[in-house]
Amino acid sequence: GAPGTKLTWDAYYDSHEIYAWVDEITAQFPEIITTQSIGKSTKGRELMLMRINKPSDQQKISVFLNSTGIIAGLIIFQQDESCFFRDSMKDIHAREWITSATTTWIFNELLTNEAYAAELDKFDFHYVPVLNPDGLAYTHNGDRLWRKTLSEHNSFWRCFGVDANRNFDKSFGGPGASHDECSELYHGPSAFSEPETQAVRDYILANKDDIKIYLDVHSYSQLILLPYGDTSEKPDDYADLLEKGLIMEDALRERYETDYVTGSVPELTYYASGGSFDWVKGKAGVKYAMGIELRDLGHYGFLLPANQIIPSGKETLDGFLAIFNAIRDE
Ligand code: ING
Ligand code: ZN
Repeated sequence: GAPGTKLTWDAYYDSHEIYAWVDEITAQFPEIITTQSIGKSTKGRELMLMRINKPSDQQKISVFLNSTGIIAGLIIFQQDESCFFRDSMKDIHAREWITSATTTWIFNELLTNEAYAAELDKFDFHYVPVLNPDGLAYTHNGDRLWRKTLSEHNSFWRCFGVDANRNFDKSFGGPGASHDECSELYHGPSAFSEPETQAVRDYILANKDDIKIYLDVHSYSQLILLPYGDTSEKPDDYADLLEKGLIMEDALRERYETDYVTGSVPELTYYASGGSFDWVKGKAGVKYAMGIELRDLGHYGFLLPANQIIPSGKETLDGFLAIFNAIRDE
């Protein structure tokens, strides 16, 4: 749709369309929603954060939800084929369009469906609908399977872009990240070299004492990912995270029998250093820092048909409410 048109969730949108929806719904619920810029992308696009905080007498907890685009595609390392990644990079890397589609649908539903009115009394959401708007634009008008940011770091090879989810300062440059600026997993010249990751860092550092949950949304493969990604060592309170992750897993399955699996990043996928929730938990000290990989299991992968947006939205909202309530009630 054109700017100013409501999202209808039967198609995927670019950041200007998503931001038009943000403006529209903010105007509709001015007593609940505020928006703020938390920075600008390399190409000067707004990094917008929505705060959804309904006046309420109840005790609230804060949830930070990070969505698209940063952070891009799942790479599946097959166990005994070390070349798999290099040979099929283009096929398995992409923009995770379903992430922003799902989370915008969820917030639209929470705000407009009376059935969820009571849920808004319990949570204070800090929501970034699009964390990598440059990359998202490029997936619409350049390379549908682009994963990274669009920053240029004077590469001899003229490659550009940094994997924002390898650019955080926990085990920066460690396992599962690439020193090669042409790689899809390039960690960048230094930790927090990207304005997009700086924006998250600064916002989290300013609000970490309030934020109870940090959830990083990716696709695909239907996983609930727990820290850490950079090591097989588990945090001391891993059992608490696992318990809550399993509650989300069960709730996600209830509606359509969609199977999710919960575990630590290396248990379920691969080692990954410099990831956002590793830093948020390990360095900023937010207890419930975790991630989710949305639909599907690889049949469509990143090219998930738009008619799955609303089903994904419904089941993911079930999952989110289950885990948010479980953490709030503990
Ligand atoms: N998945 C994440 C990735 O960056 C992840 C998985 C999350 C790894 C958090 C480490 C920490 O590889 C996708 N789909 O990008
Ligand atoms: Zn991702």
